[in-house]
Amino acid sequence: MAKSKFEYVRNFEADDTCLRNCYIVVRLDGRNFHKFAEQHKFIKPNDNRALGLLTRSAVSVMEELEDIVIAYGQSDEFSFVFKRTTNWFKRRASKLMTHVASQFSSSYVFYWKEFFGDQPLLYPPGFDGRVVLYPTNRNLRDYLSWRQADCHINNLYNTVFWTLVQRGGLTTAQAEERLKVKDSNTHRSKHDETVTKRMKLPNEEEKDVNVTRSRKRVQAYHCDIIGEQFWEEHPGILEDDS
Ligand code: DGT
Ligand code: MG
Ligand code: MG
Ligand code: MG
Ligand code: MG
Repeated sequence: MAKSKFEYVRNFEADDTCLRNCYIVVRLDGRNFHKFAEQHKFIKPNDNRALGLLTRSAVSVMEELEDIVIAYGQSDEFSFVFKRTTNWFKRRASKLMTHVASQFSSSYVFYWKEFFGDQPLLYPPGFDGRVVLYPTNRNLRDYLSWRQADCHINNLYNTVFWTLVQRGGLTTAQAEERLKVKDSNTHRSKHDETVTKRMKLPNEEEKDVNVTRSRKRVQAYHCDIIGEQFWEEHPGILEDDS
């Protein structure tokens, strides 16, 4: 194949291959959702329609893209974890991140009406993305725990804050003042969401046509992922560290 004299410009592309053996996490976050939530009349503190749409969009990402073993979402964000041995797009960070972000964004718009009904979508929402690599199972679990703890803390704060305003008759400024320095992370949140795609089990190879379908099945869970139980019940998500 003849090469044109322009071909050399390819060499200006940066190499962004993700380090081998690491879990690749892509986290998306809604752009300026403070305003977006306000303008679309999201219920305070937690809007189930918004959470449902966020989850539906994450399911679409997991169904359409390869090698995502678990995703965790809350508020206006979602983290997608690619299995550590993935070779999808040769582990190029920009490819993985942009595919996740665009599939998620288009799904968010595509499924909007299913969740928001008569509330029109007033302008096109956007999501930023970042890629983080985690080399060990412990690091990955701590990452997911960090996001869920963040959810618990914010949720507790928001719930108390809006209760003071909506039921306690305080102004938002008064409620903010009242809640200064107090915080806690002991409460379980309703405002979190986990989507899991189970990896194939060792003996699944033997099974019939259903195998493909069951591997593809994406399930949503609302549950704690900080403790041991979830991970004991889903041993296929993490690969061995060795
Ligand atoms: P950013 O991410 O820097 O572009 O700016 P924001 O405004 O998206 O900030 P972020 O991501 O830290 O905060 C998420 C915002 O989304 C936060 O202001 C509250 C809003 N939000 C998320 N879920 C809900 C919900 O269920 N109900 C309501 N009312 N607001 C929500
Ligand atoms: Mg932000
Ligand atoms: Mg945001
Ligand atoms: Mg956010
Ligand atoms: Mg192309």
